[in-house]
Amino acid sequence: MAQDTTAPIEPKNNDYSADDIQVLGGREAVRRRPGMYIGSTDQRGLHHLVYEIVYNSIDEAMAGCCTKAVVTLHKDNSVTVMDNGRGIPIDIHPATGISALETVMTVLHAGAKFGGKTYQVSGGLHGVGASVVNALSSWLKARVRRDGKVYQQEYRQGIPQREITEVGTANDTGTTITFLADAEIFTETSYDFNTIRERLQEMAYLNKGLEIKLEDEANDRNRTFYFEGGIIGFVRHLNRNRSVRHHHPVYISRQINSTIIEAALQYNDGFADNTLSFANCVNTIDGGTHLTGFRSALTRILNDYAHKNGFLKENASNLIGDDVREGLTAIISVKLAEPQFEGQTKGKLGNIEMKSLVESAVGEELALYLEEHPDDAKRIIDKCLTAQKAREAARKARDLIIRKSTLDTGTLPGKLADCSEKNPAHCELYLVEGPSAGGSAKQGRNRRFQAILPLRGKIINVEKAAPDKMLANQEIRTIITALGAGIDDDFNSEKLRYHRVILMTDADVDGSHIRTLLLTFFFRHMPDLIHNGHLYIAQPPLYRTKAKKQDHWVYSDQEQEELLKQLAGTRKIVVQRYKGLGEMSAEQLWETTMDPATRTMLLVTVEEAAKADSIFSILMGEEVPPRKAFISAHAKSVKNLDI
Ligand code: 0RA
Repeated sequence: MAQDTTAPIEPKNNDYSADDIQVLGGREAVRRRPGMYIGSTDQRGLHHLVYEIVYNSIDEAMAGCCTKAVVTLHKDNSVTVMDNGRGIPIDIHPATGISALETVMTVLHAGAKFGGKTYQVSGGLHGVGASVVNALSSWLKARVRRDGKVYQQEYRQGIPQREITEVGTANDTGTTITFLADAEIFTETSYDFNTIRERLQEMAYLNKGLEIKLEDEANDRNRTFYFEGGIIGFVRHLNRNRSVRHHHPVYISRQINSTIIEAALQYNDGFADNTLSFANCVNTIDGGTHLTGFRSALTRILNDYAHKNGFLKENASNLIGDDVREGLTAIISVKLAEPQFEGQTKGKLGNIEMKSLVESAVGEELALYLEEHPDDAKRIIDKCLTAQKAREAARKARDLIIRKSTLDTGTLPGKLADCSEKNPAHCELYLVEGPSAGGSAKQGRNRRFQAILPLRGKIINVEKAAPDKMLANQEIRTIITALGAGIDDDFNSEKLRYHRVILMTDADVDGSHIRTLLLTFFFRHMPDLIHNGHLYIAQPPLYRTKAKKQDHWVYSDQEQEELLKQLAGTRKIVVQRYKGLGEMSAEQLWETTMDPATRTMLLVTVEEAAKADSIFSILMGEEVPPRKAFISAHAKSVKNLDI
């Protein structure tokens, strides 16, 4: 293979005139409104550039023409994506005089048809992103290895600097694209290794047999992902910290014309549904037709099997969706020619035909699997029946709470110091750990719009407890009643009594333990509270540093280090470290942590359900060894976490 350098391109005598630039369909549009094409111009958008190019290599892999992609993050923040695909064609269209390569690199939404030929990228999924990346790069260099030669074209801000030139000989085929994101466009131009690593790992799981390598030259580290079993490995990976019900994940794969459907599933002993859905390697966080088809097949087939084999008596009530999804880890991945992504965040697959395609593929193959693996089938059905029983018990417990609670009697929990404001949009609820801190918070608050709920006993670990046990826990019941919006499927954001729910815990071991427990509870049982941006974490100060008759409130160790540097030479410095909220007076608590004018709070988001879920189950689940491993690996960032 020809040697590749990443040095910036010298300005060349431009063979391109302004007229030629007319054909640069979309360059200006992309530069004017980058967010429309890559979502944003922060680091997230920056990462998108890399993914867009990798998608092209994945298309090649799906066409059976590429086995390897290498992503290299260079020291100067340029990035190279190299693959061993067919190489972007370089032949020139006689009418336009423009090569296929240049078309791919400069024309927005250039499909697979150009240069008078139709390049059938079978199952081609994306393949539109290269021109967007090019338009948003201060320079980009495309090298193609094809027909024994290496061809190259260079661009600046998407504009070709000259014709394609032959620069060497090659003994394989493929494409190498190196680009530097344009600092005029992006607010951040350096990449986060771990974010890219996770996404590439996901892509490798979703494309079995494709090797994806990530190299970080600045820090001299690299990772290679290759999964022969594809999403089977993905499911094993998600279940790695859980005890599983059956050893081998169920795997379903079917191709209908150019549409590919794959699913893998494995039950564990937990209670959560951990199903991830993808369309063309994009995580459809809001599901869609493929997920609906998958779920309906699962419920139908497990009911059929349970009835046919005497697990469910004739007049017993059917398993419902929640019963068959408890402790389920599953991936449903579809690849289709023209995906329609819907919803505000485009996180939902809309192609209507996918529902029945997935439903019959999963239905038929799952039925077959159960017939052929009666031991696994029994373990799975047992799990569903247990879930059904627990659900019925939980329903009874819940009815009891609801009957006893404010919804019926109008009484709020006695411990709640409510606010006077009635419009939930203006109301805040502080969940405060410990009675003494609760006292300061009650005194320090603005009682017009701030309510305080002190939490006393330990919150139950909802990951370990069955749903009926969880609902029997006093602290949990108090929280549910105070919020007034119900729980699980009954949760209704519109009934929420406070639009800001703020966790305020000590900066010590117990405090972070309680915070993790509360986060787990909300994540599992009121996910909409998080999705709709209602959940926050208060940020009390770590230190008060007195110098030159001035108080400095300091919120992190790093900040403290900097302050002490600044104060070097000052004679009298008194540093007080706050371990508990109770150590602050009511006024101090207000000033540092609760006053909307001066406080900082963290908004809790569930960016990647899979990631959060895995941390939750590592931290809160049954299996001890992975928890230990996680804690030692993250000892610094979670040093306060007692688990
Ligand atoms: C158009 C047509 C063909 C391949 C590609 C584009 C292609 C694009 C990229 C971008 C990065 N790597 C890539 N690899 C291939 C089909 C070529 C043929 O039929 O020979």
